[in-house]
Amino acid sequence: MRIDVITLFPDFVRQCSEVGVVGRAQQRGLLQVETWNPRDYATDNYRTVDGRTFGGGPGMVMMIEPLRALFGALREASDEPTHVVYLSPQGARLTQDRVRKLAARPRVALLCGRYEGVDERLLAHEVDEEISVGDYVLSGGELAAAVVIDAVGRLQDGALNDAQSAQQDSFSDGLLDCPHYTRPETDALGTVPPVLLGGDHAAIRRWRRKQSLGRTWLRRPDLLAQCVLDEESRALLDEFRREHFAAQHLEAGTGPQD
Ligand code: 4FV
Repeated sequence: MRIDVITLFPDFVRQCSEVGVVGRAQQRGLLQVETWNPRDYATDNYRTVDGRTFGGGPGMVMMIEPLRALFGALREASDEPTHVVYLSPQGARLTQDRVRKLAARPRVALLCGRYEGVDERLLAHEVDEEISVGDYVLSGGELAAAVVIDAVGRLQDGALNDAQSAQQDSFSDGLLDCPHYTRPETDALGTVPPVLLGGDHAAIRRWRRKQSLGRTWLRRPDLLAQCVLDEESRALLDEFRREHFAAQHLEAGTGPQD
């Protein structure tokens, strides 16, 4: 997969894409991250890329011209069709489902805004999809682009050592992930749940499913509402809820009947 990032801060984006799983995916030729700087396509001596916002008010806006020339060159650079994503708070929320769809594409371009954003006419002409990483305002789209590059990069076949782990990710089945433990088995902070030490893989799978269901019910009921649970999952969730309320009663020193 190839990701072209349009940014006024190419070094920052490159550094984010050369570490960890994403860096290794690039070394393995599974992912290619290229950067394009609008300033390289500015035609005046000051290499201007922004202008005052029409209608008055604070802040500057990224101009059409350098970006139009840049997109011309970018589309020439490869015969693969390019899916252009603009990162902005006005976009659809980034989800694992959207990440999976992007990761299946041969080529994606990520347009990083700065200042108040980009001239709307350029967006209307060049952008296929607008994505937000969250309901807050960043000073630029680069951090959002780094999030997309990481989430998409690690889903490239062969990027993760134990291929299995992508399947066991949070949200891989719409649920939050279960708790994880490693050595030591006992610590002042507590002991590892015995089921995880027993080697009974069916029991371990059930425990992990139960924890994922329970955590999702407690922390993200909105996600649970989107899930279709099979019979076993409904039974495991009921079990979790019963134990949760029993523990609450115990804590409150009140009996279940109260
Ligand atoms: C953002 C977000 C974001 C808005 C103006 C860049 C900034 C500045 N991008 N998800 N939230 N972008 O805040 O993606 O140009």
